[in-house]
Amino acid sequence: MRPDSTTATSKLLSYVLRHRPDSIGLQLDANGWADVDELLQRLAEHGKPVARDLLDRVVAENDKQRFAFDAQRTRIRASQGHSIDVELGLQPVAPPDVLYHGTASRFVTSILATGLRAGGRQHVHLSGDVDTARRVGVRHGVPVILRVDTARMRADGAVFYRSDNGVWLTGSVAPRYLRVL
Ligand code: HQG
Repeated sequence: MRPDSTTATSKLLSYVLRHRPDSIGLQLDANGWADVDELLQRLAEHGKPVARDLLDRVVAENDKQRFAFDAQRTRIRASQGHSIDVELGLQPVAPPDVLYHGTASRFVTSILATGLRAGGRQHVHLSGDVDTARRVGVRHGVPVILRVDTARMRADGAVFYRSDNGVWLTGSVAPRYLRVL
């Protein structure tokens, strides 16, 4: 087995479970869950076979815990990052007073003018620490870290969620809550 097979499988699962279940003829339920046996069968039918033990390893060892099984381990879903409309059932939680958003330098002017937008995703993603934010930002280019005044956003009525894998989520962030670190 190639050493990067877990990474390739993680990317494949991200695509299918967050964005395009229809690409392999799979249907997610309203909460984003797929039946594990059906997922594996559909992947195989579409020329992308994944063995159950590899799937188990990807879920267990994924660096960001991107995927979760349900308690019976018969269903699987992505913990965050969806562009399709799923109800993750997350409860609003009070965030720390400050969170961070890592982005690329070329986006900063636009972000400071219009705020952080969810774009194709369901939420804006925020990080609890600068290192994590930097890792998110570097995916897009030269990283820039924005400090988000979540205390003031909360005071103004904003709602925050924390995904099962620890990513902070909110609808949008207006420019007045942002400062380049
Ligand atoms: C930027 C990864 C211009 C935003 C990460 C970001 C995360 C704007 C890009 C998760 C803007 C969207 C999400 C505005 C936002 N003008 N640019 N008004 N508002 N942007 O990938 O937060 O590895 O959709 O700053 O760890 O980078 O997939 O969002 O640069 O948790 O599990 O538009 O993806 O997780 O990019 O990353 P993305 P993101 P996974």
